[in-house]
Amino acid sequence: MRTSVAIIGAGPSGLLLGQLLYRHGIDAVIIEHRSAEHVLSRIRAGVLESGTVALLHEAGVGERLARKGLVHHGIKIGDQNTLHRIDLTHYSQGRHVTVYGQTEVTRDLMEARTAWGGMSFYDASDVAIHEPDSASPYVTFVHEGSEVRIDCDYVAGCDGAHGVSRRSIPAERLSVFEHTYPFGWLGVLSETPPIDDELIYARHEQGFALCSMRSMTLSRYYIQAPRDENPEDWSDDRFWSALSARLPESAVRALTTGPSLEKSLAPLRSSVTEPMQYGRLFLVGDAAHIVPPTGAKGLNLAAGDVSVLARVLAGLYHQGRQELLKAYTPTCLERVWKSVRFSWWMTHLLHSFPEEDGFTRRIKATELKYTLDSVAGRTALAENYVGSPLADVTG
Ligand code: FAS
Ligand code: PHB
Repeated sequence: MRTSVAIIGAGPSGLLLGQLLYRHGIDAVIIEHRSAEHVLSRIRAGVLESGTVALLHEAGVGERLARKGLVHHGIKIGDQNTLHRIDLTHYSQGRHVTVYGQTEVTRDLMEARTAWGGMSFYDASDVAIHEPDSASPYVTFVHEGSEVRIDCDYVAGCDGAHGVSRRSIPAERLSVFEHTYPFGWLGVLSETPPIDDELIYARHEQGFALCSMRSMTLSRYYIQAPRDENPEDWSDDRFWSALSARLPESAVRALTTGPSLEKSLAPLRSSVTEPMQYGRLFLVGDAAHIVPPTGAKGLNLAAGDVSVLARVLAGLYHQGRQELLKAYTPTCLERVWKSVRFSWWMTHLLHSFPEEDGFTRRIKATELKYTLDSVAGRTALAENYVGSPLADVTG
């Protein structure tokens, strides 16, 4: 079998790339090692930057997003028993974010691919990338008991943090920049009305808490917890009690608790792999970089990479612009590092670190107060939170 682009992974990166390539008339096959049901069962991101929303419309999958997405013009920061609203639209010269779950994005993309008959292999095992640095790379895998080989022009490694793509690049050709945090996020999904009409990020000496949502009847909450915490050790009552203790009293009064539909722990870390390509293999999304979810950047960074790669490949196939191939890494990394820094900054600012001393605690409290009390501080937070426009690599 032969295709122009073999896409490894059917998460948001792989599906969105497949959809954009289709819109550009470029053939691609998606190879995913889990089932479609499993991919849809993962509860992950919730906030889309306006650039990501525009890209989803460009991909032709924005209809349900336009109907059900919640446009947010602000976020709230809880500190010292007080809620501080950050007017994102005012401090970012008119921009906003949209709350729409990653699960819904994935579902919209899957349904679109099925509707036009895009070829996808789910439940593929032993996926391997061969000769990525040659002029004729290929991918092999086992599907329904048979060995499959797909010859291609390019491979898009959209297989996340633990995929095969990055491992297919000789280690000596890569630089990996890592930073781990001594905690994770314990998340709960509940069929309850959100605590507020905007997201609340709360800093507290007992730990960070985040109040988010998926709709006006489905809420998503997180609390900072030890990295090795077992979600099964957390009853719903224990979770709601810990969350309430970390929020300002004015917010707690509006909290509606209920049974958890899902409870999971996500360890926090930052990681960037450079370069994001090797020969004809491109690393996309979480396969290339990981950010702590504090800045709501993971999914949006993935969308940014996909936007660049789709334009590079469209320029190559339709205008013969070979020079665009080497522009992928630098174009993506400029936006990646901005988001990695912001996610690191938000995480340090709002979480309590076990080893931090009194001096550090005072410095962080002062930095948060400066951020909340100054136009410059609010502007910096708002501009980074709403995100930078997607790059136009074709120039
Ligand atoms: P993904 O990991 O989503 O998708 C990769 C796909 O590749 C998966 O379907 C996987 O099954 C498949 N795959 C892996 N190995 C393979 C192989 N060898 N062969 C074939 N397929 C393979 N971001 C936020 O902004 N906010 C959040 O709250 C948030 N929470 C998160 C919680 C968790 C537990 C995790 C892991 C991530 C979270 N993220 C969050 C980040 C997340 O949203 C990612 O940024 C987003 O899923 C990136 O999408 P992809 O790059 O497609 O990677
Ligand atoms: C979410 O709704 O899952 C969410 C929202 C904002 C974040 C992280 C996660 O920063």
